[in-house]
Amino acid sequence: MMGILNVTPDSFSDGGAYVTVEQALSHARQMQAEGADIIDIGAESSRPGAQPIDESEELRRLIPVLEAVHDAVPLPISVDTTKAAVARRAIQAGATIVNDISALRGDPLMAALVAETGAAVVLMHMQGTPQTMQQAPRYQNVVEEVSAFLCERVQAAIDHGIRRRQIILDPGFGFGKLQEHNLQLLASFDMLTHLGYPVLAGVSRKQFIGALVQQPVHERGYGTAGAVAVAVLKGAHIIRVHDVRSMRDTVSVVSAISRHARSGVEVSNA
Ligand code: HH2
Repeated sequence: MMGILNVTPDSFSDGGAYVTVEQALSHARQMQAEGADIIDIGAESSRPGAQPIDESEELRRLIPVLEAVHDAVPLPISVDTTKAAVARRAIQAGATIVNDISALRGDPLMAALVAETGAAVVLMHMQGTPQTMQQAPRYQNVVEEVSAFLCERVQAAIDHGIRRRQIILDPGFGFGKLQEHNLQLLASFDMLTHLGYPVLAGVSRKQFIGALVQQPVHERGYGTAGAVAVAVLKGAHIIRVHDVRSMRDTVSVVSAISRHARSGVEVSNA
């Protein structure tokens, strides 16, 4: 369970809520108490249409919070960034996972940094960039194309000296995808978990869930639980969420059922 800590003024669901070190630390502590296994700290929003920020602004928002969380919360820290210089400072301050939504394409120095430091790395699929990605997403077969992209990025990572055991994959729900694409990816999530790497599912409160339940961001908890349940049943290893406590319970129940499925009881895709 990866708990989201956005230290941004403009994230789509919690922008502005945790901008001071005190607020951010208190939220990280709360997520730990609620059962988070990893804290994912992001200082640049990637919501559709978000304006990019420069390195100094990202560092200014991120590092004091990351240092405080590292000192006070005994959990692995992931840094949600596409910039190698930001990832380097974050690793020096205690992060051990680089969550790179550009899958090493955003900064030519990122792959070498991950190889050199041995940090784990999340390689996420995105069609386009956050500025353009929701304008006209198009696929022939979204599951095959996302799988092929992730395999290609794994090879690029390995070519740069990154070890297989450092790699985590992510289909990037909401990143250059229409409603049908997000649903197809979730329905076929097991195709991704069969690629041989841990797979992360980031569905929390996203627009495709909002469209199904007709609810604003803070009322999407039950809808998110439905998507999380499917992802876990289909083999997701890491779930990236805003609401740790309720999703912890969702994951506990689904994982227990899933273990019985593996020991012989059939679970249909209901
Ligand atoms: N989604 C968001 C941000 N980072 N990283 C990974 N690996 N997978 C995701 O699905 C993912 C991600 C978007 O959600 P959030 O952080 O809540 O919003 P924002 O980008 O507006 O800060």
